[in-house]
Amino acid sequence: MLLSGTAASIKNMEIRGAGRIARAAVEALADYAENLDVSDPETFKQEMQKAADILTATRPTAVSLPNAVRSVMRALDSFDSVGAARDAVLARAAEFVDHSEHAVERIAAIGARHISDGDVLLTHCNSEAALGCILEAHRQGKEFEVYATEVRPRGQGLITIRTLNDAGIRTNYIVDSAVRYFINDVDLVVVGADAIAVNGAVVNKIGTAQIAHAAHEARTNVIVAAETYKFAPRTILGELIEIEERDPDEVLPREAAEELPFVRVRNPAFDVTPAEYIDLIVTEQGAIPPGLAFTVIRDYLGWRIEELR
Ligand code: RUB
Repeated sequence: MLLSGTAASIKNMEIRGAGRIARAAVEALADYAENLDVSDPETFKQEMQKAADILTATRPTAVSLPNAVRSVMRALDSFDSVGAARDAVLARAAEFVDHSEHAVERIAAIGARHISDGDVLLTHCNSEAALGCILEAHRQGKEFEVYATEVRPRGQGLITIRTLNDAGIRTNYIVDSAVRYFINDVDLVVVGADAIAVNGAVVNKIGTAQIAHAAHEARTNVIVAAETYKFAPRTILGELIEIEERDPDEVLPREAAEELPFVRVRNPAFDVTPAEYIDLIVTEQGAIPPGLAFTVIRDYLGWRIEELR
């Protein structure tokens, strides 16, 4: 079944990256609704909620996932038959996927404006929104080169360098710890986001905060490419974004770790970059300074403080 398959693929990172996770979850929800064989609307809603909970529990950090699931589940707020509810879920899911794909294109167009001929860029991890900006600037004929990090422990940098190479973009592949060594050669850091808090802090792949810190010290600009559904509404209430800590085995094989009883291997998958290290957040609605994160949550995600209590 698509639901359990998608949930497992998100968990084991076959499907990864905050935007792709959100679209896959929404497609799995739509498929579940299409095949849910119940006649009572209330049961339909309850079963859909269980499916939504399974999907949102897969990875805790990317807020695109609960935001996307919520936007589809809102279709169930008012309905009088299973047929109408099912149609509403399918329509919302298709709308979300379409919106998400267009958002990435729009971000690419806006983000590309911030990349100039002769620039040296640096990107970290593998973000379709960040890469979209870089690929669009290249498509426009701008000449630049890119530094791409390895991204320990899962090596998402390999996906990034393949994409850049396939596009014919000159790329330097470096270990994560070499960023500060090269940062003075870099004009612009372009990364994606898994979540953005109301105070403009950005949660992205582990290592992003160190990179942004080094960039800040070197007076190198940092832009974050992120769809509006990556802003985290509940941070308005002071709720923190949960940082996923993955299996230590990804960092050090279990057999090696077992020989070191005094060593605890830690594997946080994301970190938090403070707003002061970020110059601009490029969303599909336009580029904003991180200080305007609240307006995105209010105006584009439609959350109200009353609703969050
Ligand atoms: C991926 C990651 C990406 C963001 C944004 O982490 O940190 O930078 O998710 O990606 P992981 P996108 O590999 O652990 O999922 O722009 O594609 O949504």
